[in-house]
Amino acid sequence: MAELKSFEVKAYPEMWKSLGMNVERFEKMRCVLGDVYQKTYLLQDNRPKGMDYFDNLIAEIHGGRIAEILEAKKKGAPVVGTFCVFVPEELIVAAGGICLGLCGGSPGSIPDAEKTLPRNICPMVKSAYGFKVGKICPYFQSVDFVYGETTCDAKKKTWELLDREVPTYVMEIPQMKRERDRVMWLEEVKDFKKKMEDVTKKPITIEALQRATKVMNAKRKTLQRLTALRSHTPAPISGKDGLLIEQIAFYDDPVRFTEKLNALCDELDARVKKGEGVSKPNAPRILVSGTPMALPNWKLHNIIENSGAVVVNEESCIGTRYFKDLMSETDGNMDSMLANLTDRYMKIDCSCFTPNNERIDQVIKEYKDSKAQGVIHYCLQFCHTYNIEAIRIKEACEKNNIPFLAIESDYSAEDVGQIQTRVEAFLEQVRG
Ligand code: BJ8
Repeated sequence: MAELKSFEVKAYPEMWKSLGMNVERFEKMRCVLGDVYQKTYLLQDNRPKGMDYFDNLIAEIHGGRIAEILEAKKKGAPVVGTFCVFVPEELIVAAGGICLGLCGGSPGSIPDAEKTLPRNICPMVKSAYGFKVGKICPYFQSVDFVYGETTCDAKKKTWELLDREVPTYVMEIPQMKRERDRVMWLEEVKDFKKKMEDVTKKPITIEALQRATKVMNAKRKTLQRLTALRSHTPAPISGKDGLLIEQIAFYDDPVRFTEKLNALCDELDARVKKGEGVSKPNAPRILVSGTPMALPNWKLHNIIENSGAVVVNEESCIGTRYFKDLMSETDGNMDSMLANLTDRYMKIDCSCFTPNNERIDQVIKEYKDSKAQGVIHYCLQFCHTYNIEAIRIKEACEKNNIPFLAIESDYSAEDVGQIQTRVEAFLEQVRG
């Protein structure tokens, strides 16, 4: 095990105060995050040097990046908070704005939410709502507005309450993929473009949308490159680090992120050529599929990798569902570009769709591409669509002789021991 390096998430109390935060509460959360990060990440052996950049982003998560965002805001950049990969980031970037995928992966904000929300709903929704009502997230305090969506019941009803705290607009997401659903969704995409234009008081030009498309495609291609590198044995990077990078993709500057991730991929490429990795060559290779793991939810990956396996892919929105599809860069007029944008986003295979056969096929495809040896399906408690869809994923795995395990959990530490036991038994089955 690597020697424990000192690590601290930096404090910016003056900046937090200026954002109207509950500084005292937040200070405690900052210390907890630093401690958890240090133990989860910095004890890993043989981490690539390129992870220094991402470590530093976590150290500066509540300061450096926030300062950049506030600076851009001063210059007129709209800052939009989102909770779903369906909200077209290209239009935010084309409007000169900043898209922030807001966090909802911490147990620390749940008690704040449970003062209002029912306890028996998804922890991600509660965690996110708690961050806002508890005034304990500098990102939430920095956004001009939130763009929510109607993917699931917990989210769409929470937006009504969230709107009392921060302007919250809602995009209707179809639940089927028929032509009439696509037509409806194209209208929603147009409304979103208009919203961004109303905010900036400037039209989004074709050139700006083309530039934004290139930025987003470049970022997605680099994330695809990372995924491809993880398919090698031994894995050149841990699953925990892979997940961290996918989480950071939602709040870092997209151009800088792409450049730094490409540099890391060059390093991983060299490792692959030398046959070097972070895990033993015989470590079981696991694909994790299911609901997103928002920052700082590292619970399952930590359990799997502490049990001697390596996670080689996340079939999730904080994972391949975010970056597997590119948008066509073919020049055209605004109408055809918006149609292309709609088509790109309609490929997202979220379990809110019915039927959702594409996802079942995608899990098997990613299992093969990543050279995994087992699938662990991860479902956040009370997420009915993913929970029920796990039945079809299990059937597909059985048909293809793929070892399968379903885990349903929340953010508490209470079930860690029980999950650990189940994961260890599953890894024995994978080892054969
Ligand atoms: S496109 S997966 S990011 S909705 S919040 S549905 S876990 S009960 S996150 Fe998602 Fe968009 Fe789909 Fe992806 Fe379930 Fe919880 Fe709802 Fe959730």
